[in-house]
Amino acid sequence: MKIYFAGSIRGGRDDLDIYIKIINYLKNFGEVLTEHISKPSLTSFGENHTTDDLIHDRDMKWLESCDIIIAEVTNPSLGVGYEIGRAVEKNKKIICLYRKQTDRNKRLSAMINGCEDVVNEEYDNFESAKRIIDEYLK
Ligand code: 6IA
Repeated sequence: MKIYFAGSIRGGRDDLDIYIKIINYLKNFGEVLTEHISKPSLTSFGENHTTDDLIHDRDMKWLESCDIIIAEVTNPSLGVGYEIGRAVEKNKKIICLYRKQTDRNKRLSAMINGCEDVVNEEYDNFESAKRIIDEYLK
């Protein structure tokens, strides 16, 4: 199974630790096409040896070829939102994982939460994220 993991890069890297754990867990179920998202060296300042055009076109090819998208959507990211929208157009299976927030002002975008073509799941911690992943990937 080809898995496309989406997580914030220029939107901010505060959730990198949970991305690393999720990506490592996803590897039990198949090939994670976007493993680089878990690289600490990939900062919000950038990767110098490539261009945005190449990044976009490569990611769109991976999105096209994947069987499922797992998006960690707690940290808002334009790129992740764009990927989800493009994946909906391509009739892909999309699971969004959103970590419950104590700050009531921080809520998942209605454009994701209200999209009936996306499975939206809230989780508390990595253990509960694993249970959700098991439910959809096993
Ligand atoms: O807007 P964001 O940067 O937060 O968007 C993050 C999403 O877009 C991720 O799910 C990735 O799939 C994709 N993406 C954005 N930038 C890259 C990238 N390198 N390499 C691969 N996928 C990317 C660019 C690094 C950048 C800081 C120059």
